Amino acid sequence: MLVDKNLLESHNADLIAKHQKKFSIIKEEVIGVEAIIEKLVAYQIAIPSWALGTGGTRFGRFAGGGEPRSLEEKIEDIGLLHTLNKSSGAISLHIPWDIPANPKAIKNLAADYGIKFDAMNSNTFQDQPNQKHSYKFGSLQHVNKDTRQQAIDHNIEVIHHGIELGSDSLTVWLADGSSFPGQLNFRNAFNNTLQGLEEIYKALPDHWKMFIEYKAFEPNFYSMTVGDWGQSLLYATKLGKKAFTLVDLGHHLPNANIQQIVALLLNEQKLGGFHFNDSKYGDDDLTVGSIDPYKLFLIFNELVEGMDARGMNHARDLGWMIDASHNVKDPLEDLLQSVEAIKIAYTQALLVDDKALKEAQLNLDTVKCQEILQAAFRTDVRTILAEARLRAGGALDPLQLFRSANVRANLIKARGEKTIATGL
Ligand code: RM4
Ligand code: MN
Ligand code: MN
Repeated sequence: MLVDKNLLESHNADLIAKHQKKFSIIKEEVIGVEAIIEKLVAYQIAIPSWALGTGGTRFGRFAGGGEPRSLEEKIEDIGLLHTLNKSSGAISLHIPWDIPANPKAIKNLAADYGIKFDAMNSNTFQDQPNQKHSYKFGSLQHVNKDTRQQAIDHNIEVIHHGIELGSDSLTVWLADGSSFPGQLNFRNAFNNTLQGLEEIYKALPDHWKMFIEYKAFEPNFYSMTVGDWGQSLLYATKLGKKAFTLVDLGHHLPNANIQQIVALLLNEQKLGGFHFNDSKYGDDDLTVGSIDPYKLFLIFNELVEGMDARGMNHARDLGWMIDASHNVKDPLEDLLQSVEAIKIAYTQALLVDDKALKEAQLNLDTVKCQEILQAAFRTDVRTILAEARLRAGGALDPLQLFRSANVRANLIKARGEKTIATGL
């Protein structure tokens, strides 16, 4: 453990008086604050194993120092985040980047930190050393049957790794598509992909879910074979009740109304999970809430309304994950900020006066509808989050403690200046 208990306790002791003063005010103002705190304590956000180091861009990568060099060190880093914020109790692995040499030992290590194994991610967007068939022209869509079979086999292998670790979902993101008109027969690409997904689906244990992640562009720029939520929903519907659509916030064409997509997918019981990040232009993978926190709030407003309409459990019934990349920030600081932003938006959505909003909608009172939403969005809920963290045993101010405990400097001392964490 990188921040010891005494340090955490003295950090909280320093801040407690000021916190209590603020909380005593907000608890009078916010109706149902206790129920909100309970929901916040339960709500965990999975950290992707590849976001613990600097990702770089296609122009270069600037090593951050002290990055985790192994799966064990990745778990250690997430353990640290979870110690501080009590909200990062899960890890999402990428295979083959994170193949556990000894699954039992890895499972025990994660359990020591209170960390579960979230969705497993397969990788058919890169060629691995000694791989027989190249994915340069796609994987499940490929014109060559053997290449398709290799991609199917890889996904099934990922499921097996996940079973050993106690995960219960597989995320399939395909880079498949085409970069030039005429390169691909769209129908054949779709049908090949569907057939491949069917084979993978057959290998899923009964209690598992399969998430089909879509992306509008990149690495292919003319067509993507799972290019939008309509295509993902088509695959998921054809596959069956264990298959769902996964929404990555950065995977849409500019200005897409993601809140509406989310509402409709929930309505169809086909929303499986989320990859949170923020963006200004495309798949920028920036810190959650750093560019457009209002949009994030509007998405959460649909999530909360839609999940409540279906009687769903907010913490358990969807997969919640960050998918970000870091170029200029310390990855761990960035992740602390992202988790905080997600929980802020969630809390604000819980504050929406749903009854009044529905009434205003029926009365065609557009002005009132906006007032209701923005009243929730403009509430400063950070003290509620801090109280939830405190009750769960975390830090009142995780970022401040991360800095005052000199975590990064200690990591550099232990692991070195030039380490590489991701497989990208
Ligand atoms: C993709 C996509 C996937 C992630 C990879 C690394 O753009 O978002 O979810 O696994 O990047
Ligand atoms: Mn993603
Ligand atoms: Mn992405």
